[in-house]
Amino acid sequence: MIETVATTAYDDQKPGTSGLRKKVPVFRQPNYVENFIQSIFDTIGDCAGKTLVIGGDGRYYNREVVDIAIRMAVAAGFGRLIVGAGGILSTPAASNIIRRHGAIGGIVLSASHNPGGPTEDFGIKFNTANGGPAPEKVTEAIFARTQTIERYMISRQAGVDVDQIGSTRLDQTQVEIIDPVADYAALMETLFDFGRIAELFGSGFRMAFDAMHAVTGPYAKEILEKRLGAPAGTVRNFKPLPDFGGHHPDPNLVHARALYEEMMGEGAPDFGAASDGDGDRNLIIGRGIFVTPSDSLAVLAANAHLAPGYSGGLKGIARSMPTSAAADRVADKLGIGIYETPTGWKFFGNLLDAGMATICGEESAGTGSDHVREKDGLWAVLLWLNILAARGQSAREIVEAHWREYGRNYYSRHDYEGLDAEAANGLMEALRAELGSLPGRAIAGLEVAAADDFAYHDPVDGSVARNQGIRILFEGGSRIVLRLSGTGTSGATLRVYLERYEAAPDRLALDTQAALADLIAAAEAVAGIRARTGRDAPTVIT
Ligand code: VG1
Ligand code: CO
Repeated sequence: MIETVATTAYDDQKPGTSGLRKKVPVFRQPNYVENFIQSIFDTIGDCAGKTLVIGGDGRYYNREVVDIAIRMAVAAGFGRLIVGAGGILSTPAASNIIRRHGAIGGIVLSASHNPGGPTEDFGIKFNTANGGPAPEKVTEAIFARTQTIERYMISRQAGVDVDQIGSTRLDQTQVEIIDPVADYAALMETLFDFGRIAELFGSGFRMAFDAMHAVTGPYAKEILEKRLGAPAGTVRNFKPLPDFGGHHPDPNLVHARALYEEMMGEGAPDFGAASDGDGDRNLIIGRGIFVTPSDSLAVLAANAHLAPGYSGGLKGIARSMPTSAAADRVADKLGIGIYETPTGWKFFGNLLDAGMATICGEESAGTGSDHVREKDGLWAVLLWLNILAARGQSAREIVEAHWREYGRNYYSRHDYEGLDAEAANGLMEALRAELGSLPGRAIAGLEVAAADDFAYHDPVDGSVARNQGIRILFEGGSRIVLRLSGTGTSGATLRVYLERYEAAPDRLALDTQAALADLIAAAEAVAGIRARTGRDAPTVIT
């Protein structure tokens, strides 16, 4: 039985950097979830006979919303639903399934690296037929629809058991509950030399993978331990928990501290890695060396040809604007295109679809390729393993050799979380107003070469995205970028990105924060962070 339910619009359903993210109590308001999902379906238009993928990262409220999404998709007349068993699909696995099964799109439930629980975060993302996050024109259309919505449709028929793999017919819709891991693991086998990586593990190579009680656990267990033969125990915290064990599933030096300390300590394993809530990010730590995501992107791009899936070379590299320029040097050397996009994976989709870029990355620990249309945490870890196996060197040797060859882009991000939104907006507005007068001025001893508010002109569809972050470029190539996060759910988060390039062979092993000290001082001098936010130190330094 399909019921049409009258509803009234909410005014705050505007998707941010990566979908609609709010606290669980906000999603629990009457019809809040239903309004947003119906707005997605109304934006798709005629859903009759089409295929939709549904899954999420297993966080608190995932099951309830999977059930609502299935019922509403049945009411919308979809021909086929593909749902991860237990309501589980990592973001990259969902992207792969959408592509592989010719779906019109997918609903991916996640707030990624944000904490989970009854008063924590939840999120709904919509991915389009290419498997990627909906581009801005689609998210804007969904948002517009949420503003005028007056009804939604839902099936009140008995639902399906999402824990039971199999296929059930509900009205005209075939609902398939699938193994969330199988298609993804098969795809990884086509890209990487599993035989060689298995030999590496067979030779005593030790790895620590922290799944942070998030969605990657089942994927990492199957691939690393079962298929590649890594010893049992290689994958830790592998059981997805609704509250991620009370932690932030954010693979950085703050939230994955235990892994970091182990990797820096005596008797560390050869290689350490972690991934985030929805499995699209990665943290890479070699024995005795943290690899910044920007460096990781550059190293992966420079060595990708060692993996079978990339042996033909790369078409181009794309990186988000705040990501360091380390990858640009690799692209120059390879003689391939380099593209600089705003923050958020949705901006890579056109470049990947057009065959202009093969590998993409963000400083926030997202790396991926044209195998799907999302960043992919485990993919990055497997490419690293393939490179380690092929080169027969440690992560540290590989990174240090990379710096010797290309120079080093010292890089750090300072986050100020939970700021008063007005104060944060005021800071950005004041900076924006000053941009024109900055070039030629000296700030904390550094001369400004150029300053702007980044605007992206998509080379494929000509769309323009403005106000994507303030850049202050100094003489000599150093820079500061400031932007506000678009994924937070309370107050505002200011992100300050700092970068300096060094090529002198005796200056490649400096302490990162020390190497960036004058830029840190310049950021404070130009933005007045302390005075405007009342904070005298960042919340998180990565
Ligand atoms: C952050 C990161 C960005 C990433 C986004 C979604 O966005 O900076 O690089 O694409 O999260 O990643 P923001 O607007 O908070 O800076 V995930 O893993 O949360 O889907
Ligand atoms: Co994520």
